[in-house]
Amino acid sequence: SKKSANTVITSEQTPIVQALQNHLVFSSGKTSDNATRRDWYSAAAHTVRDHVMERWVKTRDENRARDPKRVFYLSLEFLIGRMLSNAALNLGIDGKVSEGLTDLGHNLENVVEMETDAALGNGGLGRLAACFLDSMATMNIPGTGHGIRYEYGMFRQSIEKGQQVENPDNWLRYGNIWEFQRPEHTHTIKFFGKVVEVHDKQGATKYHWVDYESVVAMAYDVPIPGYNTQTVNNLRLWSAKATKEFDLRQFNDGNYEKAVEGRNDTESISKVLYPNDTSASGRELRLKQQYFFVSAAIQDIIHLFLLKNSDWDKLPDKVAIQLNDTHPAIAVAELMHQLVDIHHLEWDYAWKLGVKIFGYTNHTLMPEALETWSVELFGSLLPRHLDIIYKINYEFLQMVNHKFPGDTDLLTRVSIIDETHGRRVRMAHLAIVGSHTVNGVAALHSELLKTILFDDFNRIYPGKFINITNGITPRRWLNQCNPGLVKLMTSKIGSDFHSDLSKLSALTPLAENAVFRKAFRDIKHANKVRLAERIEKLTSVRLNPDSLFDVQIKRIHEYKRQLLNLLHVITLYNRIRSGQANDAAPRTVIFGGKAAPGYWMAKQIIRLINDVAVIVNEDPAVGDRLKVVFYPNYEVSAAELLFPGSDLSEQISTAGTEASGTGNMKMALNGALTIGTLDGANVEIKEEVGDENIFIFGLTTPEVAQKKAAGYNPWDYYFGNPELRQVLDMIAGGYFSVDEPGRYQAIFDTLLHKGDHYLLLADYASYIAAQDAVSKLYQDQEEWSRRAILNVARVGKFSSDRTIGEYAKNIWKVKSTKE
Ligand code: DL6
Repeated sequence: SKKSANTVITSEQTPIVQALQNHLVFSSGKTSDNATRRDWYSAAAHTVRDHVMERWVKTRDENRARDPKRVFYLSLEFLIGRMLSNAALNLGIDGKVSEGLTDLGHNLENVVEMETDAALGNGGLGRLAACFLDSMATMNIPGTGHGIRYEYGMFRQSIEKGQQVENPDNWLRYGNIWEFQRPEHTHTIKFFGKVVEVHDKQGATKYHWVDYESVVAMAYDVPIPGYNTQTVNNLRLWSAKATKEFDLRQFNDGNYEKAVEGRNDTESISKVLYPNDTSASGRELRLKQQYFFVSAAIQDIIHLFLLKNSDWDKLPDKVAIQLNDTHPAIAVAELMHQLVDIHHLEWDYAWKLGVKIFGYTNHTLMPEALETWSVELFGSLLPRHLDIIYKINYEFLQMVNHKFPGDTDLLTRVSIIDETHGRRVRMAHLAIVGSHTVNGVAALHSELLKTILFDDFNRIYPGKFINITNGITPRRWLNQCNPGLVKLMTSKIGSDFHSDLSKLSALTPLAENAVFRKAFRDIKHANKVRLAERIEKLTSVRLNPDSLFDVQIKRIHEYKRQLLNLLHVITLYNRIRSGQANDAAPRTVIFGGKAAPGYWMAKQIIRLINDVAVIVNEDPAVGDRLKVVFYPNYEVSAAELLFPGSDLSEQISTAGTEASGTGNMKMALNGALTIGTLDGANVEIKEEVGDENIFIFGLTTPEVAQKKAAGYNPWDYYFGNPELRQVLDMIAGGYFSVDEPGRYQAIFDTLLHKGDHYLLLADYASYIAAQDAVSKLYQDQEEWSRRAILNVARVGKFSSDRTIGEYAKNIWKVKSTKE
């Protein structure tokens, strides 16, 4: 009898060892005698992928049949990291794969190392998007990510002579087992040209975009398996392909470069990720990237909708689109373009649909990160969209004028077109006007959005602004990266916390149990040993795992104040040398993070950290009591080692500058105590873990504002604090840069002569006092462990499952497909 094409031998029926061996032969053409580590990685990844595929197909078929409301998460960044361990864990086959590899004489941990991180993001915003995908799949929410398949992701950082050097991230060099090219899913994306008005037979005006250039967007799909569920969602990444092959005439004339020129130009759209996280670049290519993936996504979403529906009224019942920051905000205009120009809906009707569909998440209060585009550039690249935005703005301003008659200043402030700095399109304003809900990412941040950054809009649209505090996926950031701790906790409180992180609260009484504390400490110690080994390999600096591992890992930015941390390091160094730190705990200070390539000051900070490290680490008077290291090329896979190996979590941004932070959550969940300001989600971490289990220091947000208003003078602190003065003089005087004494004069000048914008000097004394308290507590290992355990027990709130539950209920109005 003939088998139906849909009959497959399921991968569950094939023992893992067999599957690994099969893949070695059938996917790599190797046998165990000539297989490399990469071949074994490939065999393992294919084996796990087989299990993913069946569920992926099933999820897609079920969704096609049921046609539920779906979420589309539009993000210019998805910082996914490695996929093999995560997929194996989520499918519940990690143990079997590990055993299978061991049986074949290999080791999962080694094999996993062969996978290159998918670094399609800069930092917090992109990693959050990846955590959200994991949680949507885990919670059976039909959610699709749309982004760009960058050929080169976040640059790889090396440190040469103490300085950051950027190298291209050719992450696709060895292929990518986790992606599937979908040539059948392509859309044409138009740029440039002009708009002509056409009057149809009924006398209605239509707008035609003509003389445009076009690029093809081709989909690459990446499966996103949920944890402990059959659901596998989709991440659809768009790649630019030239619409025409090369120019054969030029080629035949021997002009090869000219022949492929056009092709290269168009394909450059998805070539490389912009490595700036907090500054808008204003480049044409960046706007092209944004429109490219947004247009592909919107066309795709409409296509999918029309497969099952013909009544446009239903669009908001079937589609929710989340704008991850303003990067995809052009979607508001693109949806209008598609609905009005292509599908011929009435403008007012289309607008009402759009506002019901879009939600916008703001991720930053930094003014330099708020995107604006010059009207000139915008109009040249997207002429029709500029007209659409003008019309949206006209109607919006009419409404505002009606509500607040005569307030012309208000109109100027909220207009989507900024007329005060040349004419510019304000993308945040477009996103707010075009969305039904706007959310911040931590309670404090959302409050500041309402009261400071978008206070006018909050008056215009009462109720539109809400808070949804960020979260992190416990799969990657606990189960996967800290198996020792998970095993211990599971043996004591069961496995409920694996699917509901709030159940970690059952650990609370165990904080009082000396045997448990010892076991908890042993695991932390083992994680520190593992981390120390890696650091020694990378930097040749040998660390003492019994010292306090004091860790600050995040993008390098002045507002995050790595420099303040360094001021403490130098203070400690001076105290050790002058015999005033004999009672201080031995400490290892670990920094990691990338600086935007054009951000000179951030690169100077990296260099200073490395210069300080050389002096401190080589000083025999210091010995093992203080070590400083810079972990090169901080990325997701490095973070998976660093978080579990940290004792102290540095979250020390100036109050009112960090929207949320998510590293703070990962640290606490892995048993580090936080030293931090009342900024971002630190405020809520403090509420959860209790005042006595966190080291809070520094000015609060209102105090920062007051101090600045009263005329902050950093010199007062310089002259008022001899230790601080000594540290600053050493930096400026070339103590750490003997070969070039003036190297760090600019750092001194920024702090003293240019006003110390981020108030490092104002917070210095209180930071040092908090660090002294840390040092004292660390020497009481029982009490330190007790508090660390309480941190783990009390941070269940920060699971991204909770976060996604709130988005689903309060913004998207979508349900789990399993409800
Ligand atoms: O919401 C995720 C993450 C926050 O945790 C960080 O506090 C915030 O700095 C980051 N924002 C960005 C800025 N991007 N833009 N625009 O990465 O978002």
